[in-house]
Amino acid sequence: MTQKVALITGITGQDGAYLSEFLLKKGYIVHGIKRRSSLFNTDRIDHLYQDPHVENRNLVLHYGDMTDSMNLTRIIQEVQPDEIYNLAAMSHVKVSFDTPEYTANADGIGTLRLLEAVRLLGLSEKTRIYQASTSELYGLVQEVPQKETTPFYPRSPYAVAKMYAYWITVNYREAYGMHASNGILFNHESPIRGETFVTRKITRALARIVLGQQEQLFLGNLSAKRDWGHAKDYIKAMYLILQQEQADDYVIATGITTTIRDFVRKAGAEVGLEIQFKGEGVDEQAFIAAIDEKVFIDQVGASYLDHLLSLAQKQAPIVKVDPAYFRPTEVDLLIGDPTKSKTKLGWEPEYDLDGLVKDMMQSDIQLMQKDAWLREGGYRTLNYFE
Ligand code: NDP
Ligand code: GDR
Repeated sequence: MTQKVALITGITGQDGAYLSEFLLKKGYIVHGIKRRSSLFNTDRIDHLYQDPHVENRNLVLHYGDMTDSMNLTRIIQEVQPDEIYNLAAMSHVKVSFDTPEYTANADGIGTLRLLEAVRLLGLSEKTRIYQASTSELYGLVQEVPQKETTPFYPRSPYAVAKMYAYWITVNYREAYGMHASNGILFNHESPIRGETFVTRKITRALARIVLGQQEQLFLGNLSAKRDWGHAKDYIKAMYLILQQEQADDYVIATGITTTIRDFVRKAGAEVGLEIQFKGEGVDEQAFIAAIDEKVFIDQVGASYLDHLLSLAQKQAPIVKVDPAYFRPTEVDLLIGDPTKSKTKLGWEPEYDLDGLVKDMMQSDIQLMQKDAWLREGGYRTLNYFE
């Protein structure tokens, strides 16, 4: 039997790493697109890496970028993939407010580039496409729980870019009969989650606090609610979506929502820490309105902002609120309804929230312990400039 060929954009990210491992185990030849960077950026897939001189490799990396049509077209022509998983994106919601144009280009138009390349290369019938859509599309709450038919109301440049990507995927499916599907995935985390997303920021910091390497943790809006699952479960849904006869769109979620505050408590309990919160007197909504509307700042005067800031920065033992992490427009509540994916795809997650928190906390404790031993052994003092 001939091996199936998959192309993964964003292979160096959290989901790309788990998905490539999963597909390799299924006997696929996996091609991935990675960006050129001045330092190695393949940490998450180094255990899968095969030297280019090895014959019949089943993992092949290509340099590329979602903002470069010619590059994407060439790679797709070379690889002739049976399946494309489009996971590449500037995926940080807060950062998208700082880089809105780039985010639109990479996350929105990038998806168009990929679809159009497949079409122009005459691969519309051969190649199935998975688009990494997101629960951020639901943004401002219109309905709970959120399902495939819930109207979208994006609340960040990231979500708006992803909304374009969602609809262009649907459009290419309808216009050209392509097997192109959206997975509307709710937040999913893991020990290899990027360190600036809230769950990993929390588990890393608590691990360091337990080991005496850090005293406190600064967070933003503690009241936001997220439906968190484990990335290992969610990449299986991506695969299942592309194995269906008909292309379609699916919500992937657990159906349970939790505040950031409770995630901190759970993670703390895992390592015997009773968390104390300080700075919660800050009126999050007022602060968000203030940074959103300059008019508001003029009306209430800078002193009110100073007052909010001073509330936030009072001395506290462990967790402090820092309004710097508030977003100009926030997504307050996400809770997904996974009925369609469970019944049609037969998708069943193995991890619940407690299992996820345990996995992440244990992994970060190990990582920070290793770091401490290296420091004690003098292995972290290397200074390139000495
Ligand atoms: P990560 O941020 O961990 O990974 C993103 C990947 O995209 C990285 O490999 C990154 O490369 C790559 N990338 C970023 N910009 C470009 C670009 N311009 N050209 C090529 N590659 C690029 O994200 P996740 O793995 O968590 O998420 C995967 C996808 O799923 C993303 O599209 C995300 O928006 C979406 N999503 C994620 C959810 C989640 O909870 N994790 C939920 C719903 C959707 P590099 O390593 O060099 O930075
Ligand atoms: P999100 O994830 O924006 O949902 O996007 P993130 O973990 O960044 O934020 C979740 C919630 O936590 C609040 N928060 C903080 N967030 C961060 N990053 N840092 C903090 O210090 C902090 N304090 C509180 C946020 O305000 C927010 O409400 C993720 C990404 O993976 C997207 O790519 C993906 O599409 C969605 O999940 C589904």
